[in-house]
Amino acid sequence: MPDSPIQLSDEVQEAVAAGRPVVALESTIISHGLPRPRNLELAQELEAIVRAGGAVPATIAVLDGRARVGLDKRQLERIANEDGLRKLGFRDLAPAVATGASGATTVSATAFLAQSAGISVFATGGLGGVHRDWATSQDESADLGLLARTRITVVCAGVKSILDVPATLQRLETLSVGVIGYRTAEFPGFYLRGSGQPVDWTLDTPEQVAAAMRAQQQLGGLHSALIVANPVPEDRQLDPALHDRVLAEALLAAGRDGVTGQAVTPYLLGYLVEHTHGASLEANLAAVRGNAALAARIACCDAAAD
Ligand code: PSU
Ligand code: MN
Repeated sequence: MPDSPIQLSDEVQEAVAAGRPVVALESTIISHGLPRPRNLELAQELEAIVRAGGAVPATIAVLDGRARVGLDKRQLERIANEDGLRKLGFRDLAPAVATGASGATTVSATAFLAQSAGISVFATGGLGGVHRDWATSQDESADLGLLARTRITVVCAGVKSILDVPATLQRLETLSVGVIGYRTAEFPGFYLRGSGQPVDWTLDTPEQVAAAMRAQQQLGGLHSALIVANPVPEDRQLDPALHDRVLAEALLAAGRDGVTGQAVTPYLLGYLVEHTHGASLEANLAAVRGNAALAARIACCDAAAD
């Protein structure tokens, strides 16, 4: 459909039409979540990991008012290096398309666009969630509400520990979004293997996850996401003692410096990178790589079952 605001690359279009495995990848992590030049390296590496796993990567972003599902080399470079690129949640898509804007898509916008394109598996780093100051700020990521209405399987390493993790899990329960621990009974702690919070369901193989996706489809009815929470490999996690100490310092520093609103997350993440001397960045990258690899395996099992 040449006039559609959603444009699939030829490769993604052909793979979806043929029922071959495809993995959607978000772009906000590239544009806003990681420092240059590691961000472009990671974006390219994630696509290579998905390909090595036998699936077609579909990085998603909005460029010049078109939602792109599957980016070429140039487009991926724009996401990594263009100044002033916006961060687009689901609610931003219509105005971005209407005004010809460009921006990276968050989990909420990426999940929606992936589902629209006929893709059923999506890999990311961490989901947005409920912020620690929710009682006063009401700051809860739109990711959660969108995942409650979108049938897609999202492979993530949990949510960043700068958020209120128990409140985020509670919210997912209220919203009836399925949460599955991949080879773990504990919700992952993003930089750490565990967050200390239990999950109700554990699955151990990509085949089992694909079976759950199939059951969800057969049950029919309401659309909601399946979250596959995949911990960072043990030898790549951040040292837990260092994590706890630096996070506590970061939260105090943010309060002291009067950081609020949208600025809070970049401030805390930057503080962690600086004060762990880059170790939090390495754990972050390891978690995302593992998620891309697992997502490819799940997409292959899902495609083979159809
Ligand atoms: N978590 C990360 N890095 C990120 C994000 C989350 O570790 O870059 C991004 C994701 O794109 C997520 C978004 O969907 O932040 C959530 O933003 P908000 O809290 O403004 O909804
Ligand atoms: Mn927010």
